[in-house]
Amino acid sequence: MTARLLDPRPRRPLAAVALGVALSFALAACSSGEKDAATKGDGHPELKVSGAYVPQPPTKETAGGFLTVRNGGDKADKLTSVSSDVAGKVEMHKTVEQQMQRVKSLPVPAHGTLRLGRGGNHLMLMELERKPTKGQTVTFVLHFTRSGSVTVKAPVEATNYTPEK
Ligand SMILES: [Cu+2]
Repeated sequence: MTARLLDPRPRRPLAAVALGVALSFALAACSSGEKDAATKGDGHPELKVSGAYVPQPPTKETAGGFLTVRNGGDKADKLTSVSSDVAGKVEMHKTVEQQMQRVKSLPVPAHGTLRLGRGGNHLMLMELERKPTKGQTVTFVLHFTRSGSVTVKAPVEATNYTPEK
């Protein structure tokens, strides 16, 4: 009799602990998407960055940065600033008639793509702390209006490297 009474008791706290653990996991999983949720409204952007690279620059004056941002979501986003571990300053440039122009932001349309590539929009790394050389990795932190910060590791490729399309 006493055994039956005692038996279920230790199980309750155990179950409660297990539930607590499950809950905290769920909360942890949620918090990473918090920035999206806070701004979502009807929909939200779902950004995916790929194909990032930095061609080894001829001098340590400036370097270019290229990557692609795909937005699988149904809300547009905007790249508003970029920082890097190797550059004191990273500008966003567009190319108009072979002239580079600084822009304040670059749009990432809903269900669209922002492509940064040679001869077009690109990141311009300035005030370089060291010259990026092939085989190294450059880290970028991309800041978006809605999606917050996205960290990207970009390999340094040969000066004339062009990704296959
Ligand atoms: Cu430029």
